[in-house]
Amino acid sequence: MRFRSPSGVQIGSVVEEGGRTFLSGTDGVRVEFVDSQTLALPDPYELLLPVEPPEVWCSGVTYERSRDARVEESGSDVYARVYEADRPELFLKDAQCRRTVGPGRPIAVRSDAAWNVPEPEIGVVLGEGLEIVGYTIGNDVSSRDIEGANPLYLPQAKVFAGACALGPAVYVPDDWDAPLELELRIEDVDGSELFSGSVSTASMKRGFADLVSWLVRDNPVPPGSVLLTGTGLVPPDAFTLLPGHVVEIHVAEIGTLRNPVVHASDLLERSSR
Ligand code: DO4
Ligand code: MG
Repeated sequence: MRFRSPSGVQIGSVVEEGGRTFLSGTDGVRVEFVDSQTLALPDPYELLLPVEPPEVWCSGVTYERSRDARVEESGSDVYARVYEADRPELFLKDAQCRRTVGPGRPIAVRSDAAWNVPEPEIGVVLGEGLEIVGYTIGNDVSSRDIEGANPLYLPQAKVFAGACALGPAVYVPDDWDAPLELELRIEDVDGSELFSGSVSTASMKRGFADLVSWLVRDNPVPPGSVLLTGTGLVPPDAFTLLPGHVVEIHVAEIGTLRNPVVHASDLLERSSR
């Protein structure tokens, strides 16, 4: 994890001791988490992006639920075809973290979109040799009406200020093949629940290593980049994400990525990492 402490930005890891969970930082700082499930820190400590990926890539239509939602919204069979094809859908989501925020920071919806959703996804973190070195949580915030109008609008549906969140930690599993369960909860301004759901990576059509092998083929992806691996959770069609909502994505092994929603234009002036 990366975090801000009164003495500056530090790297830390999660340690358990006597039934309590601490963040242990590189300069010897030791802070007890407010909540060991979410990895929330007490003031004045602040969680930051767990890594600052030079590039964030996404794969899409890796779950049946995503395929069905895209086919319906667009009336196009390209999504059904890519779901079955050997070659996956891959697209560049961000570079230099210009559109990517960490835990607690605002994600955003576009002013020219009327149908927006969060997309909870496992992010694989790539090491020096572009091997998978850990897992984090990602939110591939998307505009379904823009994407549905024409598949060629995909970059506009996917790439804008506040379109991506990552965190709170990078998890290095003992068993790289063990499935992970993603839980999504969307709250209204007053904290009431608008949507919740869960999905397991066991129901993915493709494996993480296969997605990475396609991504790095003839492509100079910089080490430290993150590949989001697709969403298997799509809220009902009547739902749209709005400023004031809060999106929470929980994976037991990684913690909780919680972000409030604002207008994308509100983020353009600010540095939001
Ligand atoms: O082409 C649509 C994007 C699909 C996507 O981002 C996903 O399945 O997660
Ligand atoms: Mg996605």
